[in-house]
Amino acid sequence: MRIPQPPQVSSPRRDARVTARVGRMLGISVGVCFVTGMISHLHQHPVGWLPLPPSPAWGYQVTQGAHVAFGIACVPLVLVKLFSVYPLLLQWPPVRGLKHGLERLSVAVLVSCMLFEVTTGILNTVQWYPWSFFFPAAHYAIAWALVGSILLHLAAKADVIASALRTGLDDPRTVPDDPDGLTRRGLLLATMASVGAVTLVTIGQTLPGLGRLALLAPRRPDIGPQGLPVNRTATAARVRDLAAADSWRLVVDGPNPLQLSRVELAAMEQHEVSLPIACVEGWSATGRWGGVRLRDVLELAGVRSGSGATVRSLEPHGIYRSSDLTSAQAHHPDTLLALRLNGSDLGLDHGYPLRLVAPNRPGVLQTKWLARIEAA
Ligand SMILES: Nc1nc2c(c(=O)[nH]1)N[C@H]1C(S)=C(S)[C@@H](COP(=O)(O)O)O[C@H]1N2
Ligand SMILES: [Mo]
Repeated sequence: MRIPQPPQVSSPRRDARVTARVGRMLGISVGVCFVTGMISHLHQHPVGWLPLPPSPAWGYQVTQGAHVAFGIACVPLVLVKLFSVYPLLLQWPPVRGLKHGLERLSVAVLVSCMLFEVTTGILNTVQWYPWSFFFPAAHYAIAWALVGSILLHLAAKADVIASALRTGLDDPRTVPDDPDGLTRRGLLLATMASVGAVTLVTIGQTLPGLGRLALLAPRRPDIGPQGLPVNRTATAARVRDLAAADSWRLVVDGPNPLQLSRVELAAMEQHEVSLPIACVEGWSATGRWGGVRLRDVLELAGVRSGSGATVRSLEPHGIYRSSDLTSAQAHHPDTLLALRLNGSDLGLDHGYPLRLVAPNRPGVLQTKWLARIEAA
């Protein structure tokens, strides 16, 4: 039997100094993704001891915009990092003793988790789910495994990393650069240029000023009915008839239960706020919303002021047909039950007859086509 030979490691570009420098950029990107991902998780699965405040209003737009932007930046970084080390990954024999075996195992976990997170994350931004698991739960669980394996890897390689980062890229005491090809510095610059390029053609999905450059972004914030993208249409959510029915009333549970028509809601004190819809998929777009304050409706129903609320949609199925608000969110003056968007009546796809819009909140929780409000 032919024994596999380790591939050539001899390219001067496949060098620990390159690996460590790309690894540092990748580590920072994964760190930003992890922290912003945990914030997103906390918004969607709140815990009592760490309530997320309703301000600043643009909070989620920034953290989730950064989450997706840094996730996209990981693509060129992972490719270059794998390029710089892949001969080591194919080393033979794969395991030389317990310590070496454990170290290799942690790298295998790291690489597979990294590829899983980047792939599922990017497919989520284009709403393509070629798998049967629930994306948010899987993406969240693997994030912990990824961070754990990165910490192990950093501990195992601390010496190598420190000395690689200390040594200059063209230190004369080391392997000289390839005289005919890309230098190590050139490779690093090309890597950073790729990161810049993928960022530039996608970041416009959340930075409207760069919208025209957002060639690879699935959404442009300024394109859609009433100047705002639609995530799920009324037809897709199967609420068209229910939402358009004249018999529609908002039901409010409380000590003084209410049923309010659109005319009655429009007769209450109206407020206007500029707030973004900031989708977990990384796009965000700001609209001017007009309507009544949720807290005014709760007060009318006799709900006590310390109470939170649950809003429920007309939508018969679908995991985003209801959402919860903490007391601080429900009573924030900018938390509206919106009847209007950008100067006209709310369109059917944006949540007619009534939708929730609240500050610092993921798009998935800005429930459309409201039917009912319960104090919680
Ligand atoms: N009832 C209901 N509300 C919903 C959704 C939904 O599927 N059903 N999708 C949410 C998601 S994921 C987003 S990003 C926003 C998008 O709002 P828009 O379509 O008005 O831009 O609506 C949210 N409200
Ligand atoms: Mo969303």
